[in-house]
Amino acid sequence: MKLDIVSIFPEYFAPLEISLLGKARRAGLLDVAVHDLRQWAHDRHRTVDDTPYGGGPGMVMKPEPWGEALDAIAPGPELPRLVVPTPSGRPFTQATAAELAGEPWLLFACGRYEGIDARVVADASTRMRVDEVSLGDFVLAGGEVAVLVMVEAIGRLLPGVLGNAESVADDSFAPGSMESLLEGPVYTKPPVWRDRAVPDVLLSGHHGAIARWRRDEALRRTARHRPELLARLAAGGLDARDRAV
Ligand code: 6GU
Repeated sequence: MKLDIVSIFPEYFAPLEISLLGKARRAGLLDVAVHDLRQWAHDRHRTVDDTPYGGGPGMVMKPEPWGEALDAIAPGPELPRLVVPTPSGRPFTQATAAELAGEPWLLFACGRYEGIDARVVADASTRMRVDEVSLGDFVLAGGEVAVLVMVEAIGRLLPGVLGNAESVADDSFAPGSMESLLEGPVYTKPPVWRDRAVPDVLLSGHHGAIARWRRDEALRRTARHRPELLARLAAGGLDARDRAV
């Protein structure tokens, strides 16, 4: 997968060199290019923002540098899917991550200040798929950290990136039986630590009982932390034994 990221703070993306994604890049599974938006700003001060029409606080990112950036990075005929992080976007979920992980090329446009002049998305939409996405109901100072989050969520789903292919199936929100469920607690050695024992069932070797226990714990945790998710599940995803929990 090819990823282009445009930002006025390219240094934000240094973490993409380390850990899982750094390894994926070195293995050739992920081709990441980070671009400084200011290379497409041509005045003496490389200005990328201006005051908002209609008044109000803050600054808006000017359309011209963004237009040039997108034209230079994606001249066609092949075009990426453009992802624009913004608190006013549609929610980014595990399903969004899985969908984007199936694309050959993503271009992330990081806005700062009060956002990017709306004509940039309108213009890009005439030739490429554009997704304005939000990580949740809170406001970040810019799209950079949101892009790091999304790239990690997408990158770990790419074939060959995770060591153990099974590890994504049991994730919270994974499509299938974990959809709308939070993953329950996990344990490792020692069997007793500070007088707290690992639940017996996990040491029993009974795979059926362990699977049932894990699902019960996932249901309990979901009821406690995200009751609205359980309500969604109750509309079809619960079996008779789930309902007994
Ligand atoms: Cl995707 N961007 C910004 N700037 N703030 C956010 C967000 C994204 N998601 C939640 N808050």
